[in-house]
Amino acid sequence: MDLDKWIAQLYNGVYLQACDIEKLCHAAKDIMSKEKNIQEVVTPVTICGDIHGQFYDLLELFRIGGRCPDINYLFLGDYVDRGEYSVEVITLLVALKTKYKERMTIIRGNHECRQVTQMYGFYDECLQKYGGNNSVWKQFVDLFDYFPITALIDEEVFAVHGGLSPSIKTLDDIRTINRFIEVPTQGPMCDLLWSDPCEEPGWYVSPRGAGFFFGEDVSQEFNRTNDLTLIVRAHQLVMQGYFFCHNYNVLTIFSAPNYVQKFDNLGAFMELNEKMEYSIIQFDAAPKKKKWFFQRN
Ligand SMILES: [Mn+2]
Repeated sequence: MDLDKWIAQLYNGVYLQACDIEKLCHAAKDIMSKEKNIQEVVTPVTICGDIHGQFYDLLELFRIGGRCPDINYLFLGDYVDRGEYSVEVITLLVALKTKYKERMTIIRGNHECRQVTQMYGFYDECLQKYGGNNSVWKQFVDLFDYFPITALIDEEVFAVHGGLSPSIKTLDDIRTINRFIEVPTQGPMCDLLWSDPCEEPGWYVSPRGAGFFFGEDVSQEFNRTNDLTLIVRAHQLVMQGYFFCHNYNVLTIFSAPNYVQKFDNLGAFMELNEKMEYSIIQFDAAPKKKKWFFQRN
């Protein structure tokens, strides 16, 4: 397994052969199976939200924010679906995770599962890029079952793709979940990946059909109970790329600028230092370009 060569190739936008994906996923599974439901992360770290197959915008993010391992990264899920380059995005992130396991943290989003990827593009993209064979898709969705479902930064910032759950009061409630499964359609693990903050207090059924809407009172109580200063999450398009709500108890980060080429939104990411000072960096979509490879005989 030549990880360095693969990573260099992936940064160039050239996806791996199916046999190499199998080796990569095998190695990544080994690492991620040992990680926790609440993966511990230390500062300094750069936190990113949804990518959704926008590979050239991910490269733009790395160009502005720096590359791993110079910079530690925490990605909050939704790597695949919607955009054209889910294969390139997920392969690069998994390769970086495998090479720099302490410096790269990738947690699970609601799109990292079998059901959703068959509806929103990743499955079809795998078939298209790998000659009609679904084995690469299968390798990746099997790996998704091993992704941590949340992270905790310096024991005070809680990171999750979606939000909170009425079945979770304490961080220990998360630690007892068996996460090594397909994302369920209800229950605490589902809620962590699907829920959203809302303006009204309390809990509401989510119009997404999974997870809940939760109010400021819920976020405050969760943060107080667990000695947290902030919940950082992704999962929702926000036009500035970041959005604070619930009186600064919750921050949404979204890192797919010009989302699906239909929205005029900025992308953003957050740099958090050892003193828990943070800055938010906004960025535009990468300039449009397409690379063609020619081989001379
Ligand atoms: Mn999502």
